Amino acid sequence: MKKRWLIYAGFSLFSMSAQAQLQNQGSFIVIPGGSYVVAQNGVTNTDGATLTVDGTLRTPADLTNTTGATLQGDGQYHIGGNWTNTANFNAGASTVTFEGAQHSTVTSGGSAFYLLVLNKSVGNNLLLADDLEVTNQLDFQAADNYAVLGNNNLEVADLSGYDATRHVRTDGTGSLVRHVGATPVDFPVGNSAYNPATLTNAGTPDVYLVRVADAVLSGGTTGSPITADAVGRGWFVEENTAGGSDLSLTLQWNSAEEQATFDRTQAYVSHYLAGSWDNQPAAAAAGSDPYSLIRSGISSVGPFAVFDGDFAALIGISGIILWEHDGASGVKDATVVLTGDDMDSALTPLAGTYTLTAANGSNFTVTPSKNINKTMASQWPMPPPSSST
Ligand SMILES: [Ca+2]
Repeated sequence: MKKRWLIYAGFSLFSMSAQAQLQNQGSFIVIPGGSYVVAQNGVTNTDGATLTVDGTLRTPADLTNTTGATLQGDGQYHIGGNWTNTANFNAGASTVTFEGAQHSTVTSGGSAFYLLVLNKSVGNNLLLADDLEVTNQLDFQAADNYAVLGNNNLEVADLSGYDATRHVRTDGTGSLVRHVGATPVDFPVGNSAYNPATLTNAGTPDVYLVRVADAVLSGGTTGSPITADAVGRGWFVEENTAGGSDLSLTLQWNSAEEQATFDRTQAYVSHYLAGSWDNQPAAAAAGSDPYSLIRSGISSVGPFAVFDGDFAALIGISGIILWEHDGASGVKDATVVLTGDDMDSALTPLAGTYTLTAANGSNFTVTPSKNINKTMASQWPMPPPSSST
């Protein structure tokens, strides 16, 4: 049978352990430095209560801080379940360690952590339910522990302990967020594998967002997966303040992610820019599985990928064919042919529009044609004079 501590008057707790839930409803509780409290069935701090943790608060279950309550102090939290804050968490210089044999979902409620430690048993992760900020450090202490972002951003001042089996998983649209200046900054990200990036910024220091996806797409953020002459990964870099970047970007991959005919001795980091993946001089990748390549002098952000020298990015060529007599109406059923290094053709709809595809850097000519009787067209009756005033 569960016991509950229902606290109605402010006092300090010293070194207590019980099969109980610590429930603080609208009161003041202090766990002083040097003392500890173990709440086997979870911690709830509610109704404007204040819970000050300067010692150690441990629960294998959930911690919930809600309805105007305040959770504060410079102590140690050990949490096995979920962390849900919808009120005020003042992290101070505290350490929050997530441990135990289950996933922990964290709802930060917009309150930053100071030192966040991930020390769960194998295969258990920290799942973000909203954007999360860590103002001191995120420390990975156990193998097969991941911080899983979903569509939420994780901003950290620093990280430690990360490697191929403990890092930040960018499985949605959420990114790892870090400040980058002249010193190299690691973004230990992956999805189904470990594909970290490293950024150095010789330009204006800024906050950068990085995520990796398990495919590289023909249109950068859209299109179909590229399955030849490429590493099957897409890295996405964003910045807080547009402009001022002078980046060096290192991307890391494993042999298992190399697509058909990819030649790692002749490869380069490509940037999706102005509607196409750009070309760069090819060079041999560094390392021996994992491999890496660096590109410097990057002045803008966006999608990045790794290709080899045989890769030919495609560009889209679009246009519209208009009737000569009014310069506004589209020409239907015109044939538009692309010739040269590539071949393509299109037949225009009523609007006169067309789209063709060619390899980036290729030489081509676009020729529209349609059989019309211009003599007949010029004999059409003229419209009556306008009577508008
Ligand atoms: Ca910037």
